[in-house]
Amino acid sequence: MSFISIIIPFKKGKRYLIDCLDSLTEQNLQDEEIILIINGNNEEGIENLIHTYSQRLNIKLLTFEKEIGVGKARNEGLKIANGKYIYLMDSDDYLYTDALLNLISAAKKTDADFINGERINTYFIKDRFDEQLIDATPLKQSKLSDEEFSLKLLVGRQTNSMEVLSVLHALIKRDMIGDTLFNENNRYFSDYEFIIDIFDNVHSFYGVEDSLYAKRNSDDPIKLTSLNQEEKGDEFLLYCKEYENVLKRISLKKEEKYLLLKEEMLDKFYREYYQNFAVNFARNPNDKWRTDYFDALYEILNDFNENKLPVRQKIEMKAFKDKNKKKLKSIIQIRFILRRIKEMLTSYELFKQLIYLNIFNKQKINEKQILIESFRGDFYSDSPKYLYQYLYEHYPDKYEFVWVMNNPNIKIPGNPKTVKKYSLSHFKQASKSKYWLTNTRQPALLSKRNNQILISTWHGTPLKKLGFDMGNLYLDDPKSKFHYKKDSSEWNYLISPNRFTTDKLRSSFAYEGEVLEYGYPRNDILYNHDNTIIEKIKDKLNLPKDKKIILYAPTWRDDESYDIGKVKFNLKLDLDSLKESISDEYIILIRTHYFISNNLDLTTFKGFAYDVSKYDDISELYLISDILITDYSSVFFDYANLKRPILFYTYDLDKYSNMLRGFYLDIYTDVPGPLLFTTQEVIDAIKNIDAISEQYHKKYEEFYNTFCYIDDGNASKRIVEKIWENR
Ligand code: C2G
Repeated sequence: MSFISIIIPFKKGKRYLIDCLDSLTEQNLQDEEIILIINGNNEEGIENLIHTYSQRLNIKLLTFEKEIGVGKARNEGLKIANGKYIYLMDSDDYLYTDALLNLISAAKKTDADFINGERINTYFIKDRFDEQLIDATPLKQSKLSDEEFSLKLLVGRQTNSMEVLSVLHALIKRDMIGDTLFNENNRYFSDYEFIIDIFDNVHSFYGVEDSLYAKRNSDDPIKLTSLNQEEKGDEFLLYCKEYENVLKRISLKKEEKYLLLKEEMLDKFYREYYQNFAVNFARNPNDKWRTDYFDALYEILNDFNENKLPVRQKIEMKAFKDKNKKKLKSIIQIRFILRRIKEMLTSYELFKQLIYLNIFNKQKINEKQILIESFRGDFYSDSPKYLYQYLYEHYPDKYEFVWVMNNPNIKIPGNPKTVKKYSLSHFKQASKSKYWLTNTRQPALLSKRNNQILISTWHGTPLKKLGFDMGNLYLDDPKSKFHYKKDSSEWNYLISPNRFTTDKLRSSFAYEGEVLEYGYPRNDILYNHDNTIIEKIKDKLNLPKDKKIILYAPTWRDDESYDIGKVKFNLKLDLDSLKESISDEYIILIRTHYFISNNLDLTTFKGFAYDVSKYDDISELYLISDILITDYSSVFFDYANLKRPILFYTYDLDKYSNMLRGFYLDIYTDVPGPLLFTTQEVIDAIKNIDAISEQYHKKYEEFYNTFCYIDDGNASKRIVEKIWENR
């Protein structure tokens, strides 16, 4: 007989299951049994995966070809579980260091009937959980008794409000459960019933402080919805009804454990009111929040003791309990206004945003004005630059141009107006301009007015997965997928260089609007240039004319970001060896991605290595270089227009493709150059560049025909004629 039986139903999400089983492996369990119930899953490779884990974990497999529901799946597990304690886990969740081990030690020490730890909601993959803990401080027992602490953990402070009374992350003595089963007809709240059904039997509780269970919200609410993210119809009513049922059942009981539980549940429900319900009550256009939902909530919170609240909250709750809806609405409004004022006093940008929304956005739109931004205001570059050039050369009097720049003193040909990013005049011009032309996602503080026209050129054919297509989330902002949708819903036109990009951007941004698959304006210069342009660029950069040029332009890595939008660069090419082997013939230009904020120190490589990261336009750098070295950046799709050799320095390929984003193409077979993993391999490739070009000739042609077939130097013309000519 095992000490514990771990029951895990698995329906979908192989990549989540891996995190779950990895975290169990790390607990160093003795021979504890894991009952894994395959619940109608048909993802590829599951059998192999389980086979691999079976070498380290004692897995008992129950397989159901067709989905049987979570309740039933757990029941099937319960029927064969033979441990002294039962432990229920979801296959998309994972355990933090020693979480289960600490529960087991507590069980051995106390022999309590019910031993639990804390559940914390997260959007993050396992490797990022540490960082999340900085914001979500785990609960401390403080002066609470074992029973009080355990019940506090049971109701949960840092989990989704619908996950009150979760059975997850608790060791429950088998004897307490007896023949009790989960209600197989209740899809969302079967945990509530189960806990209350066994509650009478449980006489000793023990809560463990340092035992954390990551309750994962799916980072892909569209394709991998977790149960708590499913649309449940009239969700709020359903939720209140279940809650009320439980409260009714426990209200009849007089034992201390029930009184404590009731108080915890009411507290949690009050928090739900304060954080979510109130805003809907005051502002949601759906009247149900002020009628049916209000009544349902009233039934529950009527029992809540508001005297323990701070004064302002107490007054608000009093109005709620008196059903004085008019008064309640104004108290809530005042609460939000005060909060907003506080935010604005601490952030000048939010203050400006308020003026933008309430004053500037009331002004008349200038039908001739085009607001332009490239790479978040850092550069005068990319497709916005080339569209702008075409427009001002062909229609100098018909349109007025405003460039958004972080450095507004920069000289731009044609002398357009420039505004500093997020200055008051930026907000003003943004609300006045008929057109917005941009190549990245929109600035977070702006929202397009209905009659403005937004043209997104985006900034590259994607190799790396984006937005909704992205696998494990490793970003700063767990809500990023919702932001993708918000952004794309504002686009009127999306510019695309090829069919592949059209398809990927449609799916990654869930975009259904108009796509102009007309080629990339930024690549026009790759077809329209002569030697004088090339000489001029070299002069501008002070480069020697007697050497060939290698451009090294890698992308950024999600796990090297240390703050929102700031990423540090680690140069993984050994410049000493490169210099020693190729500097007779070549110089190297190093171009970091625009997210990179640290400077390179190349002083010891003077005359050989040049930092061109601040140079505005990478298209001009393509023009002057003889070889491109990159990794997973979209730069090679553009560079291929020149039909010059490309090398891929992919020193961290495994990590990038598995743990970070993953790719849209098979990088091993689809790219037009060799994958290289060490500096020595890069050197050898450079020395044999002619042979490599020969070797990749056919693949290069295929690649060109798939991705560069539209670009011909006239993309800007086609786009301008379509959008602006006949206006
Ligand atoms: N870029 C650059 N220098 C680099 C890398 C990129 O100037 N060292 C510019 C290029 O114009 C490139 C664009 O930034 O096409 C986008 O860079 P990516 O490395 O592809 O990365 P990202 O910004 O994450 O863009 O769909 C496009 C990409 O998949 C996403």
